[in-house]
This record gives sequence, structure tokens and C-alpha cells, in this order.
Amino acid sequence: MKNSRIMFYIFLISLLLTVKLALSSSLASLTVETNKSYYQVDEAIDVQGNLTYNGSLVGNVLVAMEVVDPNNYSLISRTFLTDLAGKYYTTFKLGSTAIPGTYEICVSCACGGNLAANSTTFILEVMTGHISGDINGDGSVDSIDLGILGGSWGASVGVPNFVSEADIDGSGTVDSSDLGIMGAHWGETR
Ligand SMILES: [Ca+2]
Ligand SMILES: [Ca+2]
Repeated sequence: MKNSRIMFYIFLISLLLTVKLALSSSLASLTVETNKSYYQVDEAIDVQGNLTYNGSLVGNVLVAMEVVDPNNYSLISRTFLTDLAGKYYTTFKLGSTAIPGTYEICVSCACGGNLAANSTTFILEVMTGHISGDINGDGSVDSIDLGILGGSWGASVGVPNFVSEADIDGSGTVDSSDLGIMGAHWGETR
């Protein structure tokens, strides 16, 4: 009898803790986004976001940001305050020593006794002077390239209408993955 009462209290406490955790995780929310998905070396990488608590924007709160490279090495670490409107903005560049690949930007802060954290990723490309998606190599990613991609759509290596330049990611097939890369660079020129 005594044991079952103890079990009941343990159950009650764990239930209350679960509810508290669920509530506290929904109170503070920190967003993070970059202005593009793909970047070149020495290109400005603009980061922005906002902090809300109970749905209202919160200003003057210290936010920590960390940029992690493809090898999981912390490359940049800095702090800044949200402005009076609850928003923040920062920018950084990656120099020629940075390795190409997927980088992660992690932000976190403490607000109203809650921890809020979020992250986003971007890709650093190798500087080649060639823009991914510029299939015909004329220096811009436009409808001509889309036409070539369309003409080779679904084709794999060895099929007559396969255009290797249209297989942008080099997977061996011209598909939605290649279209996605082209879309990310749409309108870019060099
Ligand atoms: Ca082109
Ligand atoms: Ca492909």
C-alpha cells in the first residue's frame, strides 16, 4: 500500500515536470536564417532572426552564435544583443582557408528563465568562377540553362539525351536534385 502511494507521487512529480518542460520549451523561441543557401569564399554571409517570449518580441537579450564547419570544428563564436524590436542581425565571411561543404549556424540565449536555441545550415562552395546551374557556361543561370536541363530531364549516363553538364550534382541522372541546385542559383551572373 505504502509502495503504491510512493509510486503515485513519483508518477505525479514526473507528470508535473513533463508539463513544465513542455510549457517552458514553448515560451521562448529564437529563429535564425541566412540570406542565401550557397556562398562563395569571402562573400558576406548575412544572418538574422528574432526572439519571442510568449509570442511577443523581446529586445536587449544576449544571443550567442556559433558557426561550425563541415568537420564539426567551431570556426566563429560571438555574442550580440537583440535590438529593441526583438530582432538581431549579424554578418561574417569565410576566408580562403575555409573548407567547402555544409556549415551549421547555432544560436542560443536565455530568456525569462528559459533556454532557447535554434540552428540553420548553408553550403560554402569552392571558388571556380563557374556558377552551379550555368549549364551552357555563358556566365548566367537563366531560362536557357533550364531548357537544357528540361531536355535532359530523367536521363541517365549512356542515354542519348543525357547532357553531363545538366547533371549538376554529378549523380549520373538529371533529376529534381539538379533542378534544386539550379533554383538556388537562379538569376546569378559572374
Ligand atoms: Ca547559362
Ligand atoms: Ca544529378
